[in-house]
Order: sequence, then C-alpha cells, then structure tokens
Amino acid sequence: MGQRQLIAIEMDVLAKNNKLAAHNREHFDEAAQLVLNLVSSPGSGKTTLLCETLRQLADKRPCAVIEGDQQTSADADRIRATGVPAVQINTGKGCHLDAKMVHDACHQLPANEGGILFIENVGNLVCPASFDLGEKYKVAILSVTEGEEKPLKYPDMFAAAQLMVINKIDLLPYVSFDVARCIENAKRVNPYIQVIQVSATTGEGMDAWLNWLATA
Ligand SMILES: Nc1nc2c(ncn2[C@@H]2O[C@H](COP(=O)(O)OP(=O)(O)OP(=O)(O)O)[C@@H](O)[C@H]2O)c(=O)[nH]1
Ligand SMILES: [Mg+2]
Repeated sequence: MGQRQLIAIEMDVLAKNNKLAAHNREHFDEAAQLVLNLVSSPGSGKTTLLCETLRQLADKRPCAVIEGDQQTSADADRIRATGVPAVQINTGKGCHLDAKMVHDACHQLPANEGGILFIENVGNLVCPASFDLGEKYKVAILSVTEGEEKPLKYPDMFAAAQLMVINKIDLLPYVSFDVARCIENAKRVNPYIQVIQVSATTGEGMDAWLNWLATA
C-alpha cells in the first residue's frame, strides 16, 4: 500500500472516531458527568490509583469506571471490589480504546448524573493520544520507575494531557528519578500541564488529586 493511501485511511479512521467522540461528549455534558481518560504506560498504577480514589470518593459522588485492556477482566474485577460499577473492554490485538467502544460500554453502566466516569485506557503511551473518547480531560500517569525523560520521548501524550500525575513517589528514595527535571520536560511539550505527585499505595498526595477532581 502506498504512503498516500495509508495516510488517507488513517485520516478516515480518526475522522470517524472524532465524530463519535463528539457524540459521546454531548451525552456526558447533558448528564453533567465529568469524564476522565487515564493514560499511561503499562503498570504505572492506574488501577491502584483508581481503587484508592474510589474508596475515598464513591460515597460522596457517584462514580463509574470503564476499563480497557487487551485481555482479562482483572482490572474491572479490582474496581468492582470497591463497590463501584465497572465495564471491562478487551481490545484483543488493539492498543487503545476508541469512541465507539466507550459509547457501547456506557450503555452497560447505570445512570451517573453529576458523577465521574473514569476511563482507564490500555497501557500504552503512543496510540491512546490520537483517539478522543469524548472525555473532558486526559490524565497522564507516570510512575517514578519509568524515567523523567518520558514526556520528551512520548510528547503527543503529554501534550494532550491536562494533568500529569507522578505516581509511586514512595519509591523515590530507591530510584534515580529527578522530579524537577520530569516536570520541566513535561512543560517543554505542554507549558499548561498541571502536575500532582502521589503514592497510590501510601496515600501521600491523594488530597491534592481529590481536590483536583473536585474542581475539574
Ligand atoms: N510502590 C508503589 N507501587 C505502586 C503504586 N501504585 C501502583 N503500584 C504497583 O504497581 C503495580 C502496577 O499497578 P497497577 O495499578 O496494576 O498499574 P496499571 O497502570 O493499572 O497497569 P496496567 O493496567 O497493566 O497498565 C502493582 O504491583 C501496584 O501495586 C505506588 O504508588 N507505589
Ligand atoms: Mg490497570
């Protein structure tokens, strides 16, 4: 296939996705729902952060979760164990969620007027950057074991994100990760990006994250 044909197909796919994402966004706005698309590399702590967030938040505000993974329902099972409804989407060979998958999953969730819908994307710092799901914000989670240069190596993701959550700060004494350099790198690709540092396992920084959610 020629390069020109390939580009045309990619543009078609993204245009179709953008249309569906706009449709999703209309529904979310009508229901006054805050919808967040959590993106990161595999294992940065998305599900752990979500479980801790839901434990602290779900009795104050209705919450629901859409989980994206290539295989297994492990993450949705972890979310349901907190008492919050969750739908698992398995993308098979696919490396990201798209707006149609999210649209269909929403129909399997109870009404969530005024609540928060968290979408955990497939662990991947590349493809999910290009696919709008209808969310209000993308939240990029980067853990301190991944290296402070990641925002420069995967700039599209950090450019698309409203917030970077630096997770696993409890491990900072054991790894060489320069937090200030990481923030500087993120701001080079996105001068407006907000930053919160947390440990999903010790709870440090959770107040700042919960405050951000309250005003998002
Ligand atoms: N030390 C430490 N470990 C953490 C923290 N958050 C998550 N972990 C651990 O990191 C590993 C991966 O966490 P998950 O929550 O499954 O990460 P994920 O981003 O959901 O992973 P995928 O869904 O596979 O992309 C688990 O062993 C967690 O216990 C943290 O703040 N500190
Ligand atoms: Mg997960």
